[in-house]
Amino acid sequence: MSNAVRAMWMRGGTSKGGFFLADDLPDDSTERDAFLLRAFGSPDLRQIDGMGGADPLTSKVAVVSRSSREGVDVDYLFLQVFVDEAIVSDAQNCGNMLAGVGPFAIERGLVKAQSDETVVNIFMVNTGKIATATVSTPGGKVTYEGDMRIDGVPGTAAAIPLAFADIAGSSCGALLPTGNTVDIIEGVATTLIDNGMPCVVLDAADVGITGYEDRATLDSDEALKTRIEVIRLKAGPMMKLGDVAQQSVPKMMLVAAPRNGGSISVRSFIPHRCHASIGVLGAVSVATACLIEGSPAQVLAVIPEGESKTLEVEHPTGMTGCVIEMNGQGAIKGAGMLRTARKLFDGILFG
Ligand code: NQM
Repeated sequence: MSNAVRAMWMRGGTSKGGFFLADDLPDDSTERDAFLLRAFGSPDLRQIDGMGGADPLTSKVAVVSRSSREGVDVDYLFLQVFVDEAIVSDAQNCGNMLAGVGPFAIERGLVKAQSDETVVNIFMVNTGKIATATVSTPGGKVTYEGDMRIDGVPGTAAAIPLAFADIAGSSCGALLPTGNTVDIIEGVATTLIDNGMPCVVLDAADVGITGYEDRATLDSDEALKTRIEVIRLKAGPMMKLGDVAQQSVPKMMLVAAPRNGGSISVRSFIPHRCHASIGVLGAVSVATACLIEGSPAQVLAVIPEGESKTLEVEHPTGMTGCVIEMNGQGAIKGAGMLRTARKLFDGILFG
């Protein structure tokens, strides 16, 4: 079994983790996962014997390879390495780690950099959908430096615009997998939605919180976590995800009216800890729920005019702007978001 593997550590958006060429990891997924668990130090709440940051947001993996698909540059497989359980899951995608895939593909020579900007077309293996990332490459080299600020990350970096077309139903087969805009689960009105990430959207007040609490307060609220987990376990099969007890989807999105000039306020559980900010595709899915008549999110949201709408999603550490493109009939055509990334380390990882 391979014990020493080439890896690059990167921050992608508000997440952080290991980026690997598929060829550098064991082919066999059981061997690969065993290596990743050892390398990240899981299962252990502190991940003290590995590279994981003791948080689901810093215990992530991107596996990248040259694509054989037409019009696509690279394939990106996302893996969540659980912190406190011996689980490596490919059941979800990650739009934050996606921000690092374009730069990584260029750095590793899978994509040739153009002058000024390089467009990288990425097949997202977890969901079978395509994203386009635009990477800043002045003089044909990736630069991470720039003046884009994203909430949840200190300082500034080069902007990496991400664009998504046709991501509805990426994991559940349909934007609204139950065919309903609202389903009542355990007496709570929910919208079960997948516009890139399976999410259960509900009014925070319906589970007894304001929706403006900070992450630490929510993470220590055991009664709340138990209550939303009961809802999540019922929502999973309804969303065609099967038994989700050991899965990191669906995410739980507890919404409240915006109070900082945005469109909606969200506290997301991913699914057992509160997110420090919000996931990319999670934000896209909640923003989409804001546009669905009768959804608990729509009732609370402030929606901008126009076919191309930027919905600012308020979260525990600021706001995330999410662009939703609609056609004249009110159907969703695509979505986009600005992210940044930074190369932190390149070397050999020992498992
Ligand atoms: O929703 C965390 C993150 C994510 C996922 C999670 C993400 C997305 O912030 O696209 O980025 O929901 O587990 O990295």
